[in-house]
Amino acid sequence: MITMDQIIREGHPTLRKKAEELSFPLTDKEKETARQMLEFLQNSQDPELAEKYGLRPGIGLAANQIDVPKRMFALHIVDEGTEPVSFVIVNPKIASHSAAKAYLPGGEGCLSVDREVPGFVPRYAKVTIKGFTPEGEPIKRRLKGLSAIAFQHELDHLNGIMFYDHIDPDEPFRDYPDAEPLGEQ
Ligand code: K3U
Ligand code: NI
Repeated sequence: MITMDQIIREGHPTLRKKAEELSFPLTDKEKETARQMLEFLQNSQDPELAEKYGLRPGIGLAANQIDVPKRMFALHIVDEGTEPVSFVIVNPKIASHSAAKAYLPGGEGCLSVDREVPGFVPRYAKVTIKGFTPEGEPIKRRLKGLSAIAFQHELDHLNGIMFYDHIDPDEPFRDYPDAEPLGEQ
């Protein structure tokens, strides 16, 4: 199982490189990595397992955060009062997005960043996403709310972008006229 010591932290060069597309069929090793990434998120959200193994709760994990520079990530968001989102997506893309943006009023965090970085991170409020399951089946879904924000956070990881790259350094909590705080739309 994946634990926090396998998650690389800011400053590691892999986090700043663009991850490579995967080809199908995935190898058994790639499929096992995909399975373990989703398992990590489930474990991290289980208070007993999180305590036992010292896991920080996470709703997303990109393969390059465990130093596997390939284009896949896991999302596990099951208790937000919206449709559950729990999958690994391979070669993910945003097919289309809303004009409107949204941000988390408390800012974002990252399992690869062991510090608080305050500030708003404006992202598309709604996205239509495309990609493949690890078995090669196509995925197409519409996401909104926290799931849409988490998808964009993870896709950024695959492109070497950290959440704080989006924060205005001069005015971290500035107003974005085209963006609403999540939960207040
Ligand atoms: O946002 C987090 C959360 C955890 C439990 C319940 C509700 C929210 C934890 S931070 C997180 O999951 C990162 C994971 C990372 F860094 F490895 F990618 C992803 C994230 C998604 C959306 C907003 C901020 C961070
Ligand atoms: Ni992150």
